[in-house]
Amino acid sequence: MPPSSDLERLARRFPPQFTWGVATSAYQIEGAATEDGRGESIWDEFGRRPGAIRDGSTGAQACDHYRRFAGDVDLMASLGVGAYRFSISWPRVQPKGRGDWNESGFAFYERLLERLSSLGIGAHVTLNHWDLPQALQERGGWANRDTVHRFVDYASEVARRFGGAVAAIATHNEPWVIAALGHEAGIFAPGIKHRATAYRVAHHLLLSHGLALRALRAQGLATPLGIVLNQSPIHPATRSPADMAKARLNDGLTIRWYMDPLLLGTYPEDVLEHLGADAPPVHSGDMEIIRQPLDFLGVNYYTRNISGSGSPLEPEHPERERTDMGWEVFPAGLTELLVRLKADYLLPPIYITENGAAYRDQLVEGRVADAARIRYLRSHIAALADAREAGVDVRGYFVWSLLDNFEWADGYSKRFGIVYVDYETQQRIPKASALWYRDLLEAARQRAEPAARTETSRWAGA
Ligand code: IFM
Repeated sequence: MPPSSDLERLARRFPPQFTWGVATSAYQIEGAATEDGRGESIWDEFGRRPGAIRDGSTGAQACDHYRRFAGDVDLMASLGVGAYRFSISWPRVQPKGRGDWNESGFAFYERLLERLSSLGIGAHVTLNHWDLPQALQERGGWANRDTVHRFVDYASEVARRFGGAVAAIATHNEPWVIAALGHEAGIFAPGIKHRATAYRVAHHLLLSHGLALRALRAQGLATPLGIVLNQSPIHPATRSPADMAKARLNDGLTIRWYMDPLLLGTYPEDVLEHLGADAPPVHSGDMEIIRQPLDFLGVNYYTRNISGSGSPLEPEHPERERTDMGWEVFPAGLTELLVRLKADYLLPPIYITENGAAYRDQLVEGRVADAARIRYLRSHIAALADAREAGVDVRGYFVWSLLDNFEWADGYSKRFGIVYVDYETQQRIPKASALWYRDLLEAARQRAEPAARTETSRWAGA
């Protein structure tokens, strides 16, 4: 099917070398939780706690990607995807988080990388997408400063083996989620509810990021290195001084607490003051280590955040379109966020490392007509083009997610994939959004290689 002029117009707003990808993470798709010597992760342990996961499920089987990776990579290729963002499971390659490496675990990623490379798909690797080895948690996890050094050892080993074969390495995915949801709200693994611990964890994540970047560069690695942050613009619910102050503080807690140390080498004063005795202990030299030059910054964008005295879900605004997560569909927030980051910081190149939406998809006669997801993706990609045209250096975009998968505390109840997964049979069924994305990528590719305009046979179903 030739791309529609709407897709051509959208594709034309991006340069030919722009990276178009899809994203996943290890615990959410791999399954094979006890196979080939994999160690236990904090999410295996958390999933056994009664009531921790909404549908009582775990990632033990997930999408069985550990066995089905070859077909999944072929599926990506059939969509014309140029890059795949995935994470390495630390407990799969180092079961105890220290000491022995698990060769079978590394062999899995080697096979995955070979398949990606054979199909010309760039590998964008994340080292920590939340699945810390449980053995390290038993020694205090990210709250223990020693875990910082264990992470640097792990990062160095991955870089030594695979560094030359991957397009980019990110240290952590969404440190705010690990700290705030895992250690303050306690709704994600490891399920701790203690604010001072949460901020100590956040500091150690940032420190381990900085030390890992230093170590990898000292190894002579030339691969682009960065970190991935989840960010939403924070809007006050009303113009009242109380709501405005709350919004500013939430901006500090979620955005500036991470951006300032990484790019300015300081923690924001207002947040330190707010935390008081719960602020983390910072050793001399820590801030300098954290502020390593970044080759890229990954931004995960889903929605905006409204701060005020009312409920964060704003029941008083039922007219606002929301996804199945209850998150408002607010594409303009992506432009606003990126333009603001550029105004406030000297930014490295940006990749949108996650953007997408969960909807209550229905498989009807072998098809999933997810028109709402297509609208979501289209409007956010257009908002991204607006940010680029306003001068923000964004180099790539990854849809979250390739596959429906284990959505953490929501289990399998939320479907984020552009490909539907029938968890009974593990059959993959590309949704209408996957075919739309394929057509967009085809339009982008034809823009890059006008001579190949008629060669549509490469693309599945074209
Ligand atoms: O599924 C998660 C992902 O692991 C991290 N970012 C947000 C996604 C949707 O909640």
